[in-house]
Amino acid sequence: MAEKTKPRFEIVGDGSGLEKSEMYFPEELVLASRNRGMPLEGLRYDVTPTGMHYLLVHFDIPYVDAKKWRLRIGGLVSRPLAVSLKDIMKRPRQKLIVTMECAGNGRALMNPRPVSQPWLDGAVGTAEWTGTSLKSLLDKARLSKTTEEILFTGLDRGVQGEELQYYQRSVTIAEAMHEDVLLAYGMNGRPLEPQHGYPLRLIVPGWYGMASVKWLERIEAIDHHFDGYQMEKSYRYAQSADDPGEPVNLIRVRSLMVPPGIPDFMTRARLVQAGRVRLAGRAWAGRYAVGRVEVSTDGGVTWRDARLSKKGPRYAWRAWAFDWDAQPGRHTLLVRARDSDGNSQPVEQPWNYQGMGNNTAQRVEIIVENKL
Ligand SMILES: Nc1nc2c(c(=O)[nH]1)N[C@H]1C(S)=C(S)[C@@H](COP(=O)(O)O)O[C@H]1N2
Ligand SMILES: [Mo]
Repeated sequence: MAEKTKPRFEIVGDGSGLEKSEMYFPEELVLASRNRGMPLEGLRYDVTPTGMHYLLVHFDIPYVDAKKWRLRIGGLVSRPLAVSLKDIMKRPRQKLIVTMECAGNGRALMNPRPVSQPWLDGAVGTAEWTGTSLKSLLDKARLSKTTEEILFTGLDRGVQGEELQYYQRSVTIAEAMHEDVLLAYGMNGRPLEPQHGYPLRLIVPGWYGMASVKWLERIEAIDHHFDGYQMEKSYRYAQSADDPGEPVNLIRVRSLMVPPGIPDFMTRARLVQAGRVRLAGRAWAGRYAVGRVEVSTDGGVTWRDARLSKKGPRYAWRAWAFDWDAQPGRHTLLVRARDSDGNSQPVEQPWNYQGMGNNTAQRVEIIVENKL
């Protein structure tokens, strides 16, 4: 198994002869076509229509018969539970609008390029999740005082990094008891679609998407740190294959713009009519608030403040707008945000080995014409 599952390259553009944009491996194309990003036009909506929300599935989408399915809660609890979907849906209901982003968003824009799901910048979306609080079910199961973490196991199984595994992630007990952490069975007012975790998934607002385990099967209280593959090997800010690095956790501040004007089909070049152009987009900052959004229309030399919309739901992206007097010619637009904790998006690309948390300011090349 080990030989067959070894990737051909881990990074591209490192002097191995293949430069960043020259080619993609067929394996990456398979991943890219299974795991769609949100088309950036989707930034226009407060809540992303379900079919436009990004999607990330490590292994396969499991087929689940909800009538037979039970959520098992066990480990260090004095009352282990096996709960049906019907019973979970009878519990007190919570609705929460949450912007979720994949930690690998922007990976394919890095140079050298880490070889994995080749996200450009669309691995983000905002949904209204319906569910019940995780805390209330954990309370019902009665956690042991020695509980340190809560471990979540999905029904999906596969091989990653040559390790056979179910998709598993843990959070600390403090995080698990956070009032906004949900066991969600609804997305945008409908049952979860299979690819988004039917019948039940975790939603950890403010964290990068990997924490929100889909197709939940088992929840366990444990008295130690869970050191599975998706915790200790993947989702690390590391500088090399051997560097253990730091764990990836909360979503970093980021802003994106709705692509202005109209595209060229093949090159995706943006064509804009000269005159006043309303630039618009969204900004989000995980557990922080968005403090400020700035736009540059001269390739990053000068920056001006965009207008922010009214504050919305705590974990949801916020709209911004900026009026630009577009003159004929070629222009490079940039947008960057700052969060309420003082963190800003970098303009120069920082790099890490797995291509995680890339919140570099978006650059958009524009061709302005007198008549379109
Ligand atoms: N069981 C399971 N849960 C999972 C994943 C997975 O592959 N299996 N992918 C995670 C990752 S990396 C992300 S970014 C989000 C994506 O959620 P979405 O596909 O609903 O947008 O789900 C997370 N939960
Ligand atoms: Mo992800």
